[in-house]
Amino acid sequence: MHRELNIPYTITAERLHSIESEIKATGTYHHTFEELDYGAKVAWRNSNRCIGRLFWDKLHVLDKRHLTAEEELLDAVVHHIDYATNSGKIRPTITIFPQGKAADAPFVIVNDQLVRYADDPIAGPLKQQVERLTADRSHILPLLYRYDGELKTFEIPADVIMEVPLVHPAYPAFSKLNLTWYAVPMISAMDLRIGGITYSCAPFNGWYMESEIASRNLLDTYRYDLLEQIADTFQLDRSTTVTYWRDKALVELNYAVYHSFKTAGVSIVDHYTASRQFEKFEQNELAEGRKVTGDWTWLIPPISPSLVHNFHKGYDNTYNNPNFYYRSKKSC
Ligand code: HEM
Ligand code: NRG
Repeated sequence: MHRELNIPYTITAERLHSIESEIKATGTYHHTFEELDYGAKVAWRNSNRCIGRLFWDKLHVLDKRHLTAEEELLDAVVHHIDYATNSGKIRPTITIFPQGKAADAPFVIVNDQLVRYADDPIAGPLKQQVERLTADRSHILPLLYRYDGELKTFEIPADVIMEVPLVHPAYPAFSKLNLTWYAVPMISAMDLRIGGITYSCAPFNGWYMESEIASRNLLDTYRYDLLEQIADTFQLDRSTTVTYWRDKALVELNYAVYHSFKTAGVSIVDHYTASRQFEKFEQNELAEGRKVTGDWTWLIPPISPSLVHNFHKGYDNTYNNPNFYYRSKKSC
C-alpha cells in the first residue's frame, strides 16, 4: 500500500514498528482506516474470478469494526443493503465487522448471500438450518448469524430488499411466469484477508451481470431449471435439439433479464460491456506495472463466451493477497 500510494519510507518504517509492538503486546494488530480501505479495494482487484474489477478503487468501505452490540450489528447489515441498493443505482460496497477468523469473530453471518430465496435449491442446507430455529416462512430467507456463541435468525425488513419483475418487451406471455430476481448480489460468507488479518464478517456487493441470473440461476438444472417452461413462452419448437430451442430461449432470457433491470432503474451489466470493462482493467494494470491474475473458467461468461476477448487468452490463476476466500464449512 505504501509503495502504491508513494508514502515516504520513514512513515512506513514507523508504522511497521508500531504493528510489531502491538503484535508483541496483544498477539494481533489492527488496521488503520486507510489500510482497511485500501486493503479491501486491493482484495477486489485480486479477485481472480471477478470480471467486474475495473471499478476496484471505487469500492465504498463501511468500517463497522467498533460495533459490539447485537442490535447495532444487525442495523449495520440492514444499512449495508439499503446503502448499496441506493434505490437501484447500486453502489459497490463492503461492510467490515470486527476482525477474527470465523471460529473467533464475535459476529458471523452464515448465509452465503444476504438475500436468498427460500425456494432456490442452492439455499437448501441454509433453509434447513433456519427452520430448526424459526417457524418463519417468508420467501426471502432470514439472516442466520452467530453472536456471542449462539446461532440466531433475523428477518431482514422487506422494505430494504429491492426486487425486479422479469418481463420480455417482445413476448407478453413471458410475464405470466411471474419471475422476479433480487436487485443486489451481496456475498456474505467469504473471508477477507488483509495483511495477515482475517475478517470473517465482511459482506460485499457490486451489481449483477445479466448472465448470472439468466444463464445460471434460472436455468441450471440444479437451480430453478426453467429452460423448457421459458422456451414454451417463446413458442419454440422443442421436438428436436436441432431447432436450437435451448440456445434461443437462453438468449431471449438474457435479453429479458437485462431489459427488466434497466426498465426498473436497477444497475446491471451485459456480458459484452463487462468483458470490455475487464479488458480496460487489464490495460490499466499493465500500465501500472502490475500483472493481472485471473481464473479463466470463471471469467468467461456463460453465454456466447467465444464472442468476448477473455475466451481467447489465458490467465495466471495465482492468488495474491489481500483477497477473498471461502470460509471452511466447519467454522460456524
Ligand atoms: C465473482 C461480476 C463487483 C468480488 C464475480 C462473478 C461475476 C462478477 C460475473 C462470477 C460469479 C459467478 O459466476 O457466480 C461483478 C460485477 C461487479 C462485481 C459486474 C460490479 C461492480 C464485485 C465486488 C467485489 C467482487 C465489489 C468485492 C469487493 C468477487 C469475488 C468473486 C466474484 C470474490 C468470486 C466469488 C466466488 O468465488 O464465489 N463477480 N463483480 N465483485 N466477484 Fe465480482
Ligand atoms: N453468481 C451469483 C453472484 C456471485 C457474484 N456476482 C457479482 N458479485 N456480481 C448470483 O447470485 O447469481 N458482485 O459483488 O457484484
